[in-house]
Amino acid sequence: MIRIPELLVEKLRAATHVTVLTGAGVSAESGVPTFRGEHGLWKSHRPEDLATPLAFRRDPVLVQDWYRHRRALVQACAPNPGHQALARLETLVPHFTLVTQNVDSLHEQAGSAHVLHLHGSIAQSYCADCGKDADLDAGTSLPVFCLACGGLVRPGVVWFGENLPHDTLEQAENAAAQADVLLSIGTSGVVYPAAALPLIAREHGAFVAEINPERSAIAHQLHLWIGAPAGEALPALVTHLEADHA
Ligand code: BV8
Repeated sequence: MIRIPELLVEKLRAATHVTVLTGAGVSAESGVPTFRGEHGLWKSHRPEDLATPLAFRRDPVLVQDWYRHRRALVQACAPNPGHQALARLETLVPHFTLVTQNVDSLHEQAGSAHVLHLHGSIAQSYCADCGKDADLDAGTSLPVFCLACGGLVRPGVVWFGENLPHDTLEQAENAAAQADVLLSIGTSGVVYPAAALPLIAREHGAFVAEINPERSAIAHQLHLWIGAPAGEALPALVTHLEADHA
């Protein structure tokens, strides 16, 4: 089992509020491709060509097809030990907030009770014109149109250039500011405002650690980097804390 620095275990033992920020790396061991790794989703297409309102208007078939493909991928995946460890961690600390950039529901499937989705959910879809719920997976021919108004159906995710859900972001920023410990797990730390959350926590006096096989773009601004996969580091970390409660 991987060795977790005693400093982090001590900080978590003493913490009243723990906030966790996750990115695509937490779902990688479930088989969900990340965005920027060597096998990443952005390898074959630039984000600007797929994850912006302009891209959608320019080529709705490409974008709808890409999200239908990703939805099928995500639906076939199950939570991994990293997701499960986070659900256990939630029961071990007085106040726990889980914030994710991920658009899958693997945290919920693993038992995490209250997940803040900064970038929406790939399982949801709605009409880009009238806003009504609409099924992106309806039928076989693309583009898929809204049955109510004939508008184009889009995924329920936040694209580049779009605002994050206001209340969700506000809750996440508050949880970062109030945290005694913030864990930034499986994110490259390049997308804002999500990547600012660990920095907000640090500025408010929290101990901030990163769990990622590679150092992220914000690693140099954090207190500790654990160079390991989430599916190994998180179970080891939680096992230490559960021993306290044994
Ligand atoms: C906003 C869609 C206000 C959903 C995504 C110019 C114009 C407009 C905006 C901007 C601009 N310039 C900058 C901005 C801000 C922009 C931004 O940050 N751009 C960056 C790229 C420069 N942000 C926005 O636009 C946001 N909105 O700011 O609104 C506004 C409004 C108008 C004008 C200006 C501002 C919206 C951001 C959301 C964008 N949507 N995707 C979808 O299709 O999924 S972003 C995409 O990246 C995903 O959503 C993902 O959540 C996000 C972050 O990626 P990561 O999760 O970090 O994944 P990544 O692959 O990068 O890294 C994985 C990591 O895991 C790696 O480090 C790897 O080492 C690690 N790993 C791998 N295996 C493991 C592991 N770790 C642990 N264990 C393992 N086993």
